Amino acid sequence: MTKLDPIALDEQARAILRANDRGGYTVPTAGLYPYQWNWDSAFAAWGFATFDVTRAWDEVETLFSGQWPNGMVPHILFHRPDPGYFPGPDVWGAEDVGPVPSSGISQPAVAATFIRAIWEKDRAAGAAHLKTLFPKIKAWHRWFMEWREQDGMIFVSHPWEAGRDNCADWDSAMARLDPVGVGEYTRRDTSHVNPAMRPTKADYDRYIWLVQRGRRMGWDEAQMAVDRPFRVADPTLSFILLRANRDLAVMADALGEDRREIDEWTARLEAGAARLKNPETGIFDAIDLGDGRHTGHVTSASFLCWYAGVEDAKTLAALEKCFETTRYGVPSLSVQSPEFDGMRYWRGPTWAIINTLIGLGLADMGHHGHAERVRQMTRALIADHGFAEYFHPQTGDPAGGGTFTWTAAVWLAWASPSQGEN
Ligand code: 9WN
Repeated sequence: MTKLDPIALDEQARAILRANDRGGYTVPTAGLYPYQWNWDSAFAAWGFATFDVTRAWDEVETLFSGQWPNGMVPHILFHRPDPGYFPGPDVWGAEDVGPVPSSGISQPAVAATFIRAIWEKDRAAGAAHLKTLFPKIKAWHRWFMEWREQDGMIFVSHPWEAGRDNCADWDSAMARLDPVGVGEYTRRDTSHVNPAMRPTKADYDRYIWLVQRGRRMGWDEAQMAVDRPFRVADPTLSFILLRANRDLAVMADALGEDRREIDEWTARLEAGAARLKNPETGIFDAIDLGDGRHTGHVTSASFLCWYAGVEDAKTLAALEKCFETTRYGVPSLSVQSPEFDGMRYWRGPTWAIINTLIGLGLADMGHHGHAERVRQMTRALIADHGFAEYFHPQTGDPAGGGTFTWTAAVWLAWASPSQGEN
């Protein structure tokens, strides 16, 4: 039985956000991730908005201060050099492309959704912020539609772009890469965290090889698009952008902006969402665009359909099965999968942020009982095992980095009892 002291946990979560605050932006956790990450920051802003709306706006504005001229918002902004993380700005070689030294890829577009939520907390205070941010968000979404869209699905060009780095969904496409010439390098993640909880050397060789390729091409999308060696249509990026466009359209109406282009993107992505459904399993999964095959893996991203406004009875039944078999779901890979590894990053562990998106989607689509179940599991997980980066879905054992920003943020904004019922 979970012993829960909501007031103490809320206070602990706020203390984590404050401790990870580097002035205008928040690091995911000290040591392991010393920079500003894209979707981490959007979650952080939502968490800050529960007690400091001004600080929430600062967070997203700092994130968009790194937007590239082509509209891309990078997945990492290297505001201040830190030797504790690899690969740093010297490896990415993108120092001169955007206004802030950064990586050369993006991350799931959750920002519009949380910007809408922050603005709705206090529309008068948020009006000027929203007006400035709106064209920037739109330019970023347009970048996704221009450079990462195929048949209405958004694909990843690098496993880090989906935010689910070593997920089984990439296995077939990763196996096709031959990281020849990648050279020697020293990882830093495995000196902060048990290597059994992290991607393997074979994974890292390919991650770095893809970075070196982008760097050689000056991160020029047109050049990189000619022959992409890694391209997987992804439910994370696709469902999240679809949802983000719906939220962006609401903000366009409020600002009196033309929403037609956004609605066209939404229609394309709705058609693409249907393609992500694996005809054999009836579950949404990824498609390796190198060979056109569904990956066949049931991951936590499969359950993001409701978040995107896409209803699906078969997926709901699969979620119910997951409730029966997994104490602290939703696992990043089904516990039934032969590839399941409960402590290794995106190959099994539960991530509170994905649970949050699943729960928000279920509630929005009227599945209040299911939404509440996901929230109760997440609440118990954090109350019993702390604000870790991720958790074993059966034992709840904490893994990865500790005192983690986005776990604290979703506690404050969604999982805590102080947030009321779904
Ligand atoms: C690479 C910061 C990020 C998250 C990702 C997560 C992990 C980085 C890494 O940490 O990725 O981007 O070095 O492992 O997979 O989702 O944004 O928390």
